[in-house]
Amino acid sequence: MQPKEDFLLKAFHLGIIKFGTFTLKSGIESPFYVDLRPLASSPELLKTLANFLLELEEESSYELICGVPYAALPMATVMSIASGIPLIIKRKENKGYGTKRMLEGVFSDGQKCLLVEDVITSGKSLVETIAEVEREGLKVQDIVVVLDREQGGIEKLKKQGYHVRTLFTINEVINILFKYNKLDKREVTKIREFLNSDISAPKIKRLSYEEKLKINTHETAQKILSIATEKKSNLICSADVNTTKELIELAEKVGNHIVALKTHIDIITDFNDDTIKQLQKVAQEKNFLLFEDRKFADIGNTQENQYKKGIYKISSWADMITSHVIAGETSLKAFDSSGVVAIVEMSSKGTLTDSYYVSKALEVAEKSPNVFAAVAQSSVPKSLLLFTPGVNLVTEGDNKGQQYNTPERVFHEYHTDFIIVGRGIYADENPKEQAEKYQKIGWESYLNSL
Ligand code: 5BU
Repeated sequence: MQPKEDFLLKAFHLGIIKFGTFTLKSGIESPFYVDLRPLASSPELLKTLANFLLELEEESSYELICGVPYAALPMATVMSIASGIPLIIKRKENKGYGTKRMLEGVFSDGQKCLLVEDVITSGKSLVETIAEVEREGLKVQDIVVVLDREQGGIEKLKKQGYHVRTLFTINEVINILFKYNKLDKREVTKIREFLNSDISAPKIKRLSYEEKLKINTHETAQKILSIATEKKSNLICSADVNTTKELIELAEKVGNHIVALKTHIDIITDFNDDTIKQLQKVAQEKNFLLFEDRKFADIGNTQENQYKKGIYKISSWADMITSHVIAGETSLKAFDSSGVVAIVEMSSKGTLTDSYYVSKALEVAEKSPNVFAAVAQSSVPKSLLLFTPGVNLVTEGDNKGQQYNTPERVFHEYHTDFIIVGRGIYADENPKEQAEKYQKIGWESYLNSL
């Protein structure tokens, strides 16, 4: 038996891989589940593993070792002890006080750091970790991974110029376990089928608007989904214009093609009660909702005032509003039962809405009964509808940080429900024609993503 096989069998007995039916974080049902954390319970296996990983990197030159938290932390520690190369510790999140650093330990700008990761799937979390480590001034060139689930992660990193070495691929693991009678043929076939289908297509099927109508029972969700199916549109036009006249003209031009008109009502220079009356008239005639992108971000009491009072009296006319969830769940009570679209992730370059923020924001959004949708640049749980701004057929952003995706991409990759398009429509010479075009592309992209 080869040393690698011996290691794998011992690790298997420790419980690092289980077979059966498991629902992963993403909602995918997987016939196996891998968790390398139990390895820390066997000093002997951890030492063997650390030596294997160091051997893989024999040719590389690096001055520091860093494990991606948490599973790879003990691995990196043992590698550091065995090699004499210093360890640095990466935090999962910034502790918010003191040095506010994401990396702990002694290092200097430009030093080369070897990253250690337990399992790589799509590569998304490694890409984030690399960015965080590089932001602290270190250079990442070499990455060593214990197990590659063969779902595109390695290719993604290689394309970006990183050297990635892996100890095992999932297929190798399956072969070894089969060879030593830890798996039978039927199980192997099932796993292979899963792995093959997983590479070619996303495992989770997105829900259609009809299906969402059955589960997203909030009144505003029901309204927008019904308009979508009636009009065959998932387009929200962002009307970022500065006068009542421009606003109403735009609403009239694009009205037939959209499910909602998104406003920043405070940028209208000549705003008055008539602005709203005219807007409501077009909205009723052309059957679309009014969506005020106010992005509330205060304590509940202030939000309530901003929502109901002042010159805009948003609560009196907006079918839905956007709100940050930064002030916590209770602050959202300010909006009664109205349609709240929670901002969980922003489209702009350098946004602070990293994966930790997004997961916490989604928790708040899901717990709040008046939140029926989220604004994000990635998939959200099916209890929420997903609105995605930063959509344009031209994918180059602007010079103030906006970043764009195409409609195809957001429907396919994020399972977006509604796209928000601003300048792609209103800044064009012919907004009606553009709205029609985005409506068509948006609808086709939605159908293709089903
Ligand atoms: P654009 O012209 O398509 O770039 O306009 C996008 C609109 O969406 C604009 O009104 C923004 O305020 C809004 N937006 C966004 O672009 N990105 C975000 O993350 C959020 C809102 Br939240």
